[in-house]
Amino acid sequence: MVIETAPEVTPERAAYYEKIDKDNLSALWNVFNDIITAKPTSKLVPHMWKFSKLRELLLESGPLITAKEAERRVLILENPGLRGESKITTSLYAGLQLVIPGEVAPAHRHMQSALRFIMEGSGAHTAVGGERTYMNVGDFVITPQWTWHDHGNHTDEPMMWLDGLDIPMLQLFDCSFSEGWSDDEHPLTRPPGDSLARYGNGLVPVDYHQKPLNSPIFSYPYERTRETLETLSKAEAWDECHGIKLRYINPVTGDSAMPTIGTFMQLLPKGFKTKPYRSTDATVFVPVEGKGRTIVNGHAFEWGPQDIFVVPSWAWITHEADEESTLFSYSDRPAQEKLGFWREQREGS
Ligand code: 1HN
Repeated sequence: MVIETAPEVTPERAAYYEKIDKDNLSALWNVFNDIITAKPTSKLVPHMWKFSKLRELLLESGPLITAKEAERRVLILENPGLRGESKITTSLYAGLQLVIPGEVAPAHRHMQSALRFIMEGSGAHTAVGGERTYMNVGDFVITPQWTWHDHGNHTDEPMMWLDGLDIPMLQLFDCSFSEGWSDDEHPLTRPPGDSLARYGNGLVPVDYHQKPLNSPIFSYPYERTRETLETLSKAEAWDECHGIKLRYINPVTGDSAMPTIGTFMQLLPKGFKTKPYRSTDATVFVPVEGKGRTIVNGHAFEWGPQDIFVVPSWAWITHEADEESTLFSYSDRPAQEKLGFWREQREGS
């Protein structure tokens, strides 16, 4: 039997609770149904940030503080149900970062892993573990845990990207470490494009036997991802809940590109309406191309390119594409899968 409401508080019981409280104890039977819920019940709420507004507010911070003074010039996307916690979901962080022409965001490293999803600009770089990657809109770039990284913009346009980090997971396990490098930029040890050439073409160096937790590829250019979706769309094998949805992988192991964060790109053809679907991984979506809406528990979010919206765990969603659309998304799915937590449901199943 599952207790549905806490047992009645008699005067004897109240006295007992007061007594045990002094010894830092409490009675499980008073909180059981709050902590062992029948289904996910976080304070997370569905929400959308329109890019036009985010962009305007982020650009306003440019003259206000340098990237160097700020360490990183970022606006945190706080879930309205979790204000003040620096979280977009209960397990993930999201922020929009600006690097203006001529700036360097100084080198540091930390145990938190980061993904960058490029929103605006072309040709600024991030350096990860001694290799520079030049960034373009729609590219997905990884900064694995404990790798030295800095960003620089030698173009004449501001560069903006979405940062997705596993910060709340490290808070949960209390295992955060970080340190700064002595200079703004960490020394470069390999030419740009080295990791993509080495590991991203269906080849690996012959004596490479590592099974890295993070993908050895730092950058997944949008051009390649888009081309893959385009080719697959010709087979017209549309999934009724996802359209065509691909996950970014570590090519050496076939696992997700990052151990804690799963990243995905999907294509919805013009006029496509998905069937209701839900899963336990609260998900952040970023449309790249197209226009449409996503209905989350009955509430419609009208989106266009670079808008950002978040869907809570176990909320029913459907997507409707008015134009051919591509949607990037990220969630904690690989972490949940490794721990045996992850569930999904298609309507009617
Ligand atoms: C970080 O290192 C970056 O390197 C961005 O760009 C956002 C948020 C919290 C902690 C570290 C970056 C971050 C961050």
